[in-house]
Amino acid sequence: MNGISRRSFLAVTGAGAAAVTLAGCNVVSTSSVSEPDAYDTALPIPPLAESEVIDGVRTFRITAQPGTTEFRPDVDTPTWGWDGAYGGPTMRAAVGERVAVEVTNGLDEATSAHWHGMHLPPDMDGGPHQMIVPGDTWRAEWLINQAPCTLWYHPHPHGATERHVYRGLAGLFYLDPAPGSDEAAVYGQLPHTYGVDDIPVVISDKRLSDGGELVFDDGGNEVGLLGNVVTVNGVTGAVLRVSTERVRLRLLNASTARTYSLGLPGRTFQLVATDGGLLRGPVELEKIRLSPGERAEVVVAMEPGEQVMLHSFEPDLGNMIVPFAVGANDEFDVLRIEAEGELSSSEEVPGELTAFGQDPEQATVRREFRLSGRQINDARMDMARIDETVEVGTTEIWTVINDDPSPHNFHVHDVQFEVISVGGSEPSPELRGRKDTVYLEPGRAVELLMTFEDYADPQWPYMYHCHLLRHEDEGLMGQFVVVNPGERADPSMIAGHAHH
Ligand SMILES: [Cu+2]
Repeated sequence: MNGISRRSFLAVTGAGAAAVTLAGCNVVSTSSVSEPDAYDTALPIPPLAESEVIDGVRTFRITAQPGTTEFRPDVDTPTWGWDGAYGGPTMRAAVGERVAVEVTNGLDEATSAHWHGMHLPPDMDGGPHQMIVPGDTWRAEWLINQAPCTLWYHPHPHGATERHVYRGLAGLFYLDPAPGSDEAAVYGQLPHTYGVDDIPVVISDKRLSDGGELVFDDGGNEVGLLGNVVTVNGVTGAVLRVSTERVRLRLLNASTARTYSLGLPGRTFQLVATDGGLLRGPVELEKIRLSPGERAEVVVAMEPGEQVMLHSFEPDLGNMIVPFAVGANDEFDVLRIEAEGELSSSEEVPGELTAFGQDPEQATVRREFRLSGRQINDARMDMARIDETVEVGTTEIWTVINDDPSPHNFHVHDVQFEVISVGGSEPSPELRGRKDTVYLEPGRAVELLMTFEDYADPQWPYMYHCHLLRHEDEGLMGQFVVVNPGERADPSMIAGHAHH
């Protein structure tokens, strides 16, 4: 096994020196996050995206564009957003609907729009092979054919994803239950009024210069860029005022590198859904770890007039050589939640939420993926190479191993998987739902169970990669195609594409 690379070692010690210096002038903690003086900026709620149904297709139009954002009051920071200066409107569509999104690039460089967690044909995925040049519009169309859940969309340009997401291109995509379905009944019992008791919470850290510019150079930290401020829906120091007894927070870690451990000090919450949909039943937790790209839906109970803080505890990232250099010693408040003096009543969270489950006995193919440095199975991402070929209709178990002494995670396009083991043991309750992104502790293996149901296409690949975006940009990514039985991968299209 390879040990820590010289490059990583230098990066870690460099960041370590900075943290030690910081600790010298702050005896309270070694946290590298500076908190705002007050949490009194009303939490902005991203608008719902407008759409029109054209020939039976719910059609959205969004434009990537530059602008400026006040992460701190009265300080303009240049940012990018969809249909605005930062972030993007929340798209909503129901299971069973056909949707289209027409994405226009109003930036001065090529970008893409990837629908993270969506099950859809590979040429609609918005990955690095579906680039949109400045001024162009790209249209993706597909059928919503998966469980209701909280997804998100962000650019996926190979080598530049970190920069594009960090500048602000990240929006939510809610999949609502089909009318009349069992899940629709459950959604009816959970808080479900957008912006009132069903709250989007997009968390992203930034490194801001004194003048308010986004800093892109972090001094070479091994995990990528760790910010010195934490934003929620594009602001620091946010307060959410609630008027109901229960509130559902749809948490998205849209950060490029930072992993959070989110909770409400002194109380528990109910986890009801993870990346790919509802859990079988609610899980009572004190905190939940979210690595970049992961989502969690939690229900918080409030008493009239009380205030609580959504807090990020020191995240348990596993065995680290230099924990403070990768954010493992960072602890800070994220969002203040303030209940009004009178609260309207909310239903209790149902004890049973949904049923699902793939059978590991049905798995006929096993694959192994070893992440080390910027390589998966000793290979760096090559846009013109298809790494894995999957036959449509198969259930597979992927064993994913972090061979490094520092954090990675793993995201698979096209599917929602189930985590069947972590380090050889049963996964903890919060990992027993449907997932598309999973944290990888150093030195540990996770086993992921997934089924490739449809969308055979030998030419256009899906991606799998580390969602620490600098790692992805630097090559910690691979490509797979789903083919019909007996068919072979055909890299001619992407080979021509990659070289043109
Ligand atoms: Cu990584």
